[in-house]
Amino acid sequence: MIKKIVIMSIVIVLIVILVLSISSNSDKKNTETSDLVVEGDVIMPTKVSRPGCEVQDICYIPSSIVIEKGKQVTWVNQDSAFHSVTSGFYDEPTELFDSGHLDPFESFYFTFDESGTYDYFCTLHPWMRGQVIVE
Ligand SMILES: [Cu+2]
Repeated sequence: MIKKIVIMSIVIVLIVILVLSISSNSDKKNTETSDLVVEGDVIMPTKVSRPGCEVQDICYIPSSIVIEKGKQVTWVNQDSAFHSVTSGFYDEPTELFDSGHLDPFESFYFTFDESGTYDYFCTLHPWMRGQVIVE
């Protein structure tokens, strides 16, 4: 009888340890995942690799961002397709900045030292256009 109770209590202790280790593992996994998410000032949302986002002007969100002189803007590609952040217009690019092809969840940043209005676009999807206004 005593032997049974000892075995039962050992089994219960083992189950408790198992449950605790599983829950602490999943906690760890969650924080690791959220650490990977890069905060961006401007995001490239999903499904903008097909025309249509330009109708509501949501190819880059926000499509127009106002910043102070000397500040940095970070773009994050949240789509599953490649995109770029390239200064100028599709038929008239400028040499100021070019992210190159951004992989999904890759980011790009640029610091604007001079005030003005900076148009940019995606070299892969001509309908994707955005603007940085530096005050
Ligand atoms: Cu694109």
